[in-house]
Amino acid sequence: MKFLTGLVLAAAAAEAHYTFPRLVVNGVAEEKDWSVTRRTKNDQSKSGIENPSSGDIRCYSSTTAAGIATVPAGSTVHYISTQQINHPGPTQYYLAKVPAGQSAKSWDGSGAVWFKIATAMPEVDKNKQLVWPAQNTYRTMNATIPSSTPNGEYLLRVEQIALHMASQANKAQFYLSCSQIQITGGGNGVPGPLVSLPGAYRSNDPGIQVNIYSIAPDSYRPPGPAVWQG
Ligand SMILES: *[C@@H]1O[C@H](CO)[C@@H](O)[C@H](O)[C@H]1NC(C)=O
Ligand SMILES: [Cu+2]
Repeated sequence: MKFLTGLVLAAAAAEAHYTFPRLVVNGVAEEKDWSVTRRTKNDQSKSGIENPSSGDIRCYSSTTAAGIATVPAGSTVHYISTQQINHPGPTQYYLAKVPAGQSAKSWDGSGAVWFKIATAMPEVDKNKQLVWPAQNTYRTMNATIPSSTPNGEYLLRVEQIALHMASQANKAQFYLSCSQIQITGGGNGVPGPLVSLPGAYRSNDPGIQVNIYSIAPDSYRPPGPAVWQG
């Protein structure tokens, strides 16, 4: 019995999953977990989302947070991860502007409102495996809030797409968080293209159903719209 328990624990550790409960802006983390970042429903289980058409793909059916983080345009942002991000795959960041008359503390992010501000391509490591920025660390990769982003309240969404089993349909795993932010010192940019979540992804997109053990790094195509350059 003891032996079996040990085996099960070892398997759980090897397959450790993660959440991103804390936003970091220019090196300063939100004061505690889930204070401006919306608590995701996998807070305990840490499990990923396998169906990119599910409603969870937007903000993981999170509950709204009490605060709003002030984020100057041009800031560098990342998230602290509860476990090592040990699964290979890209990290992407999106923003959605809160409509007039609504608040980041309650808005649900529905509609064609999301634009991408960062994505990542893989490199090849010494074992000839594809590896992405910040993989095997306890944080997501950096992204920059474009300096021409208009001022106002937004939802900021991070996702890391685990592709280790993604050669099968609906076996990519999405790990993600949404944070309530207010962008200050911004500009007059016109962000786009704007997409809906769910809506922007299909199970068989080449960046979602892909055998990463048989492709060249520069042939990987991250899913979703082009990055808005600001
Ligand atoms: C992320 O950005 C911060 C602030 O600009 C910088 O100090 C840090 O070196 C960056 N980290 C990585 C892994 O790029
Ligand atoms: Cu996993």
